[in-house]
Amino acid sequence: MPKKPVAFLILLAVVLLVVAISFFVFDGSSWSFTINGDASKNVNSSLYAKLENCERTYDGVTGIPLEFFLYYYGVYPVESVSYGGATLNWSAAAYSADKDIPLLVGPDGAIHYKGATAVVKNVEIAVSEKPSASTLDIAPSILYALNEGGREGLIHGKAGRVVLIYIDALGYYRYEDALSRGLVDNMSSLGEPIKAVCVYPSITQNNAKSMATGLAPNLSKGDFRSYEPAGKTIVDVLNENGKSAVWVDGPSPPVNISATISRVDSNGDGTPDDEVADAAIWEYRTGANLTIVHFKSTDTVMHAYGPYLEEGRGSLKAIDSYVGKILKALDNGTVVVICSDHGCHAIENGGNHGTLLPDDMYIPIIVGSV
Ligand SMILES: [Ca+2]
Ligand SMILES: [Zn+2]
Repeated sequence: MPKKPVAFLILLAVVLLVVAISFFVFDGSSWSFTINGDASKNVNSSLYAKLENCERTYDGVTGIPLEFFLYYYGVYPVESVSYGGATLNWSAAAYSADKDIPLLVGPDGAIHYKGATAVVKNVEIAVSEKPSASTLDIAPSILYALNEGGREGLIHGKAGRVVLIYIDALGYYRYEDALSRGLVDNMSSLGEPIKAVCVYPSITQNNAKSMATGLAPNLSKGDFRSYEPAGKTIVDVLNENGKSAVWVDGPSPPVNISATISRVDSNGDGTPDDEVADAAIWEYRTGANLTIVHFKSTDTVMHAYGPYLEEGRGSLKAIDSYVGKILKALDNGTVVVICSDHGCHAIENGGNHGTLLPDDMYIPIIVGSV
């Protein structure tokens, strides 16, 4: 008689163990794959949960673009992505994409791209060189130059006044192309460009906030398109410390900053950038220690025509003439920094940005003085 309850208990224990093991194996929470065979670069369900706010839906499939995981682990700029025996040229994938490259990692760890699904243990990523300078160095470098803390990075030595000229969508390759055609004589008069990277996603708000604060985007929050900076901007810091700083922009600035001067296209020539240049010169003359000026038309035209057609190049030449006008108005010893928020790449009908491609991630930073 005592044997039966024991046998029953053993059977029950075995059943519970099998149920527990099958939960562990089959409930999907145990998936993982590596990047470039590196066990420390593991994409799994807990990392997925951490980056959940980066989810997108393309063609009815919801997942997190693979690029978020690559950026998280510092594997970029991306040249190609290989998995399941096939290699995807990233530039070609971006050329045919509307927005992000729609290569998604699903919540079950499967990789989805253009209707095909693959379950893999590893993805191989070919990357190009990653420069050490980035848009995150701009804010601390300016504070350092103006003797308000920060750290020595891009600007060596101190200055009483700094002008930061932010030219939208001026990728490193786009700048080199314009330079070789003699379109950017005023910008290039300041010196050689430093090859730098921007932050991902390579979009305007995300990088404008990083430039203004020196703070990296928070991948868990996922609010890359919000206008609210994650911390104090250099403009706030300087104004609080008794120095004057302004951000001069068109009608829709990419970041919320208290001391913003906004201009519209009042002369009707199709762009507010000439009015913005004049306003920046006015602010400088009235004594701003830091004048930040943002030119947007280089981005607008690039989206419509792509970076390497006559229109895209022409928009850079126009901005270069405004840069020349600003440089002429500055006192000797003023430090000038030219930078951008992101680069750009050609797509079927124009241009875009936002990916981890070198074309989108590389920007020039030019530091000089008049
Ligand atoms: Ca105008
Ligand atoms: Zn844009």
